Amino acid sequence: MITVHHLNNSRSQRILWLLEELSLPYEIVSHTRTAADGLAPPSLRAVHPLGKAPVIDDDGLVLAESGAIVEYLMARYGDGRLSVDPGAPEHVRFVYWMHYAEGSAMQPLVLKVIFDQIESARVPFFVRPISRGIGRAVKAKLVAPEINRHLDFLEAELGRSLWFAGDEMTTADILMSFPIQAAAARAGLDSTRPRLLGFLDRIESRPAYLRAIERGGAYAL
Ligand SMILES: N[C@@H](CCC(=O)N[C@@H](CS)C(=O)NCC(=O)O)C(=O)O
Repeated sequence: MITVHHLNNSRSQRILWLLEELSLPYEIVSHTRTAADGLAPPSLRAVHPLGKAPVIDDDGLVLAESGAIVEYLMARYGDGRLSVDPGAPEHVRFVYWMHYAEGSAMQPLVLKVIFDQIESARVPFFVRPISRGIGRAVKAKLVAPEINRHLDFLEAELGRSLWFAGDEMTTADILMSFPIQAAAARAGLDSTRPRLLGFLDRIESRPAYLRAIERGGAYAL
């Protein structure tokens, strides 16, 4: 039996969604972000040394890292579904987006979260103008332009096909969902990029996506 160690409002939502798309049976062990800092609770570190979500346990095989989990589940249970055949022309795009989601898209979004925290950090009053200034300057000069470059790129790519790797939804789209949702929640993705908003509408209305929310609990970034 597959067990998903699920952290609320996190990347592990994608794994629940994938399992629902594949109609596989699974159990959820829920971990709740701490009130103090919003990080994962120590219970996740008992499952995997890094203490990050998602982690799965498939009959004793413990695996972390979203992309690795998706590839493992697809190789073992996918039966060719939600995938692109290695001989098909879109295969290279499929591989690219599978890696890009965590390898590139998430980086500037995580930096934004970090520098938002630096900007609003509770620090002694005489340090506050400095921490606020650093947070704002790094975001304006480095982080926001980088995020915008990624969003422009993604918006243009969705002009090539309905989904990231062609006209059928694949696991590349499942992995891409989190950075795009995070950009909509916290990094200014809005109606000026209608294809990305259309992508979110399409995934968020899928029955399997909605079942995953129902099982995993409320999901808000
Ligand atoms: N690249 C990793 C990132 C894992 C990660 O950072 N997960 C976040 C959840 S979205 C987490 O566990 N955050 C809580 C913490 O850092 O304490 C993956 O895709 O699995």
